[in-house]
Amino acid sequence: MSKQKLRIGMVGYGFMGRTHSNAFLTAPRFFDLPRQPELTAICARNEDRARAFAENWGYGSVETDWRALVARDDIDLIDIAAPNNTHKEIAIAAAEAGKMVMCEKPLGRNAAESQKMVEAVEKAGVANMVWYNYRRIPAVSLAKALIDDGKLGRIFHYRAKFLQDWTIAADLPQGGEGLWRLDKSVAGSGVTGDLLAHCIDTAMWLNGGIDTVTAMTETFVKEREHTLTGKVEPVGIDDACAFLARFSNGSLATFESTRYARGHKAQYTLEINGEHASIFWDLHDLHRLEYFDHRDQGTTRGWRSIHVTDGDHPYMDKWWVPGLSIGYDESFTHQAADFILGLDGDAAAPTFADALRTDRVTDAVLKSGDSGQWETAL
Ligand code: SOE
Repeated sequence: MSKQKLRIGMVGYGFMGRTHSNAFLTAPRFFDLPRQPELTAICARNEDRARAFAENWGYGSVETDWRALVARDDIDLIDIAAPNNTHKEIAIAAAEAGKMVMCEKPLGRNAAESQKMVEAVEKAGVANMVWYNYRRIPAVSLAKALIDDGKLGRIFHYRAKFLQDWTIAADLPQGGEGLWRLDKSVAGSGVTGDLLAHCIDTAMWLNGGIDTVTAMTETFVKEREHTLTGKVEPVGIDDACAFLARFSNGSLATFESTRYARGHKAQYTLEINGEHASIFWDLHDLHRLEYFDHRDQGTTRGWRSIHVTDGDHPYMDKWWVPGLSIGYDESFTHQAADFILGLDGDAAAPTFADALRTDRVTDAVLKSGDSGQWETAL
């Protein structure tokens, strides 16, 4: 018997539209899913480009207005891969139309927007998820398994950073395609909502809730030409942010992110120090989990570099043979697969409600950057 379809309406054909489309195409080839994803429609304002995208990825049809997409009765799931200022309106309309909703991170431009989105999906009772993909890199998933298994014991420290260097040029404009991340009205914030949101999502998944934060933020280039108006306008986003945090479990954290770290394109690292053991992970070497266990025998005790490619490592039995790598794109594939698997049982995380908690932390970080005070994140 053929499987029931999961008919997807994708909004947005940029970088994330590509990662999500690839994930839905790949997931059923490697995972045994209860429903068969179908790329039913792509929606974007530029019809010619949407048609070219549809042809490349195999979408069955094209819409140029997301309202028309949401109104279609041959769509089960709306996936939002458009800029952050579109998330709230589309997600709420999709939920009200009874569609499942997946949304690229961050959920809203701030927690107030996200709160409304959570209320909408919960009222409609529709499945929902936010694409915080890094949780599903096998080495990061292994870190979660080790922590949940108690291998680290009591956790004292959490340390994360996410570094890039693509906005250093002062003549880089803000706004418009590819550069909307520099426009506060579209993005909501700078590195805090774009990059630290990933670090916070992973951190709270691995180590529980964050209670309080104190931050410093900076905008190094204060004015940039706006692509859409042609005028030089103030820059409202945070170019860099560093903050301290206290977790509910008593551990302390430092987080840092910038788009001004010359030489770093996307360096996301995290380190956790527990009573018995420590772990370290680096996106640039994403298959490795560095692990130190103080309980190891003294003379051979040291950092082990676990190549997370064996059949008993998270997700890896679904891929090639032990020792062979997968990459960044497969973290999205895992997420698509888990979402579909969760439709028949426990909903896969992070749900909108989980992502709202991340947005509460980013709001508190930005507030602290302005106030210079410790702020509560709950
Ligand atoms: C920004 O450059 C960006 O593309 C983020 O928006 C993504 O979420 C991150 O994973 C990589 O960097």
